[in-house]
Amino acid sequence: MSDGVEAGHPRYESLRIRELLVESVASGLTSQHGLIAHGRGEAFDYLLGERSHGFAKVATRSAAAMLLMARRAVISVNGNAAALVPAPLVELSRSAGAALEVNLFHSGSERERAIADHLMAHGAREVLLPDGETVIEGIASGRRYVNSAGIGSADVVFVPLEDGDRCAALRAVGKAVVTVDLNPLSRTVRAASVAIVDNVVRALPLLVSEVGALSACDADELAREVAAYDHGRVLREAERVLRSSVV
Ligand code: PTJ
Repeated sequence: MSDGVEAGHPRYESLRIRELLVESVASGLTSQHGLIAHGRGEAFDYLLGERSHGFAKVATRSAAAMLLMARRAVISVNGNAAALVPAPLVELSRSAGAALEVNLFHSGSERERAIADHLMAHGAREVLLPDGETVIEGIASGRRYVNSAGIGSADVVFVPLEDGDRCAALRAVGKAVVTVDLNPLSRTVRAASVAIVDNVVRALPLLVSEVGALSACDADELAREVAAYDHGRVLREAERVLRSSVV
């Protein structure tokens, strides 16, 4: 790492990821606000023990089934997700047959283009951008601008690391939403159809692997996986684990 921290440092992985985000701000992928969002995520991750819990794994399996069952699944990519997990996002897109679409809270065409190029450099064949005409009603931020062939017509939208209002707006227009968010109390997690309470850095590779494991299942088997998911239970368990670490 640039500051000389070596792999044996007890917080090496956490510091490595911080540096990745700092570099991604410098290269125009991630917004400065993304650093603050990351800090909040780090705090929750620390309290959750920096590991993937059972409640996250259960949600990951149902999320994989939901993506595979979708008529049109779309992966919504923001500046933090693009910096942290570009290759797994591209892999998920390929294995789940889901389109990649850039959708930003702090919108700007230069950053949209930089994120699309970054995903292409990691193997994506196509990355959708907002088309300037299609809007999801009920969203106050730049996130309301979408692509009509992507989020605009999707039945399932995967929104890793999200801000609050969009999830509810997507649900309100009849879309299923799968999210990854370390804060089990966030509005996004509450409003989601399926919530993976985990770090995107761990959750994305697990999700790719679950999609692979379920890819041979027929529609009935996938439907059973989705039906087995109990959102209230997952949230209660995540909150219980979180609160048990706060003394
Ligand atoms: O690139 P943009 O413009 O679309 O902006 C992206 C951010 C993330 C800055 C924007 O969406 C934002 O401001 O998000 P919030 O409202 O800060 O919410 C981010 C959520 O993600 C919080 O609940 C954090 O706890 C959570 N989070 C942060 N880092 C991670 C995370 N969840 C999973 N994995 C992480 N690594």
